[in-house]
Amino acid sequence: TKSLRETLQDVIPAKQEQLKKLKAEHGQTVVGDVKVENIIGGMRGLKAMLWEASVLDPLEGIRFHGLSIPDCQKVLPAAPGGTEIIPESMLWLLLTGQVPTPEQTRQLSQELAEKGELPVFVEKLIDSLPKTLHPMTQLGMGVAALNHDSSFQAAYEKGMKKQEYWTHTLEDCINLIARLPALAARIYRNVYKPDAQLAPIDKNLDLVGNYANLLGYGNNHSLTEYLRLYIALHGDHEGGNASAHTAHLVGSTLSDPYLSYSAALFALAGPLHGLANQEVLRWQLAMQKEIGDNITHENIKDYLWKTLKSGQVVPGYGHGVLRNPDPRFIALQEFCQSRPELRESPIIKLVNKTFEVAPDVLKEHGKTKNPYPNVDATSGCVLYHYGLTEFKYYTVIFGVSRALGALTQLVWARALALPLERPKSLSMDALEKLIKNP
Ligand code: CMX
Repeated sequence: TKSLRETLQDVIPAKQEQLKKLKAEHGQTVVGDVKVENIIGGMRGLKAMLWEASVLDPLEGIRFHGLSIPDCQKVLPAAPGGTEIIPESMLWLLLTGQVPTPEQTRQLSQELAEKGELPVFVEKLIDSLPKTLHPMTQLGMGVAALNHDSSFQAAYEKGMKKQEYWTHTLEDCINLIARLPALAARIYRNVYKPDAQLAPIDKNLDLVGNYANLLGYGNNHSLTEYLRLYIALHGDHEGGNASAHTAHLVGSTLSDPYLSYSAALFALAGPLHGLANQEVLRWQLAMQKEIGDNITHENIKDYLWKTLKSGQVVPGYGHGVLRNPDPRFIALQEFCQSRPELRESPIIKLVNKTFEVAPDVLKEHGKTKNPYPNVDATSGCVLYHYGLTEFKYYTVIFGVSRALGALTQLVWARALALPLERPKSLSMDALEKLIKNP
């Protein structure tokens, strides 16, 4: 059985060769136009960055090295005693492009558990923060502080060769992923359950098994399975989204993975991105309060219009790239349908009923290019059902997850020696000049 590092060592030369060929044979080939609307429209639709692990099709949704979400659900190993994909098997796929065996997945789980303890100074740092500081701010700070032990930074100072960049980057990435559950759970404990005792890391458990334990939900098998699926599915969503792109940009300066991912977390903390799952729940609960038990299509429609007319977006709907219901939303909905307690949950029922009405309302409203739900439309509501009701914490769980894809790309960026990212910007005057005289 090959280890993760051996597997990567095997696959990297072919990728390096592929890049070399692309550069040599097609460096000057034109693959698209840059329109003024791309420049002033947040670079939407501009094909302008390399991202190895996943590609997002507007209609089909995400594919990880060519595998769709249903494909992944068929082939990626679950935890012992579980049925859902676990983040370790997704991480293996993202990093190597290969489906790991259950044994390889267990090996990775074991390595992550062995590296899962936080340094004492990080524990103290997190413990010193006010409970009122948003959990995402705390997570970003904790991740940045972990760079104290960066293997990449230490080796860089000693003058390592470029060919060694990726191995030290991988070392940091694995260490960071391993420590995220302890960090994220400590934040949860400090903010919401100050009297609770944090469980020790169990060396025989997978990453999310430990995370659920640390959060105090280890005996809720359904919630643990949900978290496994949630964290695996949120792991990567190609490179252009704000958090992934931030990690890539910062990493391109050869900042280490801790600093790069810390920056990414602060992008994830925005309400148009990761914070949406917190916003969805707040919004659905407000809807529930207003319409009470009388959950009819008509009442939901009225509430949707009220939201839109007050100038707010409908959280959990729309997407920068997708033009269909998000397959991650569908996968989480299927999880809900597979569990009787979720089928009967009032909040999940409300999410489902909202889904039956919202696309038509958004189409009639006529602004959004995608009137369908994204993954955030349902993700937080399941956590809420299982008693994890502190919704300011939800984006932290997303933050534990997105590390899989963002850090994978850092390994590939170093293995492929991708350069510093430096797009050209223009002022409006300069743009007008260019339009007149292209
Ligand atoms: N409700 C109301 N209006 C919406 C809307 C929604 N859910 N989604 C988009 N629109 C509006 C936009 O605000 C924009 O209006 P203006 O022209 O007045 O600025 C217009 O429709 C066109 O937007 P778009 O091109 O369809 O969407 P964008 O690529 O600009 O934005 C997104 C994408 C996700 C930020 C947007 O759909 C949104 O705000 N959705 C709600 C928040 C949300 O669910 N975010 C989570 C996204 C997933 C993630 O990243 O985690």
